[in-house]
Amino acid sequence: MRHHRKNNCIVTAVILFISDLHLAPERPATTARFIHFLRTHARHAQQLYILGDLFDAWIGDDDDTPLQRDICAALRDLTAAGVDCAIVPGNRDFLLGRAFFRTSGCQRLRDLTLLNCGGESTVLLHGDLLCSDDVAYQRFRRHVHNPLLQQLFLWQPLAKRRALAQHYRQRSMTATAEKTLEIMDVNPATVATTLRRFDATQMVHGHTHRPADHLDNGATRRVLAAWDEVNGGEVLVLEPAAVNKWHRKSII
Ligand code: LP5
Ligand code: MN
Repeated sequence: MRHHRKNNCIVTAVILFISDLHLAPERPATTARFIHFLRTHARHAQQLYILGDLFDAWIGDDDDTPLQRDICAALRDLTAAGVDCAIVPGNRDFLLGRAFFRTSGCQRLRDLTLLNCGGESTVLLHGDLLCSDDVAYQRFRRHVHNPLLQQLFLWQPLAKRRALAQHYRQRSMTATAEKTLEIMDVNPATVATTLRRFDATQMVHGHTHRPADHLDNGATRRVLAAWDEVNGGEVLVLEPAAVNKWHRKSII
């Protein structure tokens, strides 16, 4: 898959964006919906971008559960059929590793990627980096993104890793219950700085679970929806040749 730093190539292909599926064994309907989506809707696209938190928690590629195997196989079928699939790590699945990407045929993107979307310079990211008012989270993020700490974590037996991840989740749930919605939303200045850094006019991200298209100072920020076990999910479609270039489609 090619990512362009300059507006030198107009992408005309259909591109799909999804994020925040939070796949987990206790949410089988979402897994089934996603696998069906990969076998049907996604097959007609040229590129699929998964902007983080595909999995509710990823503690290592060696955690060989039926869910991981099924998802990996479904992604492999999609990429083998010729659809490019790229994944941005989220705050739950940043440990997705080489074995996962090799097996699934997906490409791992950096935390921030510039993509030419039908002529518009677009920054793709999970979205957690934009929540700069959430100082406690940003500190936690720096901590768990330390490569040495990640390696130490991955060297632990699976049972220990599972317990540690559970501990992090518990601490996170207590912490988020005490935070305001404003603190957990994006910081407008951070959004502006990020766009300026890439000389972009648009961004697509997830993480906040607050789907909307924001227009600020001539720049568009498209926020993806989280997938819900009962109500289903949503895909953001870019179809450069269509009248309605950008649209959202429900996955039920
Ligand atoms: O995802 P969500 O919406 O629940 O909350 C996020 C932020 N929380 C997180 C933590 C994740 O949920 C934990 C996932 C673990 C799975 C991966 C495996 C771990 C690998 C470790 C490799 C070294 O991302 C939350 C934000 C919220 O989004 C909104 O943006 O607010 O942030 C927090 O809640 C962080 C807390 O504020 C501070 C951190 C508390 C935990 C500290 C534990 C340190 C002690 C370690 C002891 C072993
Ligand atoms: Mn997230």
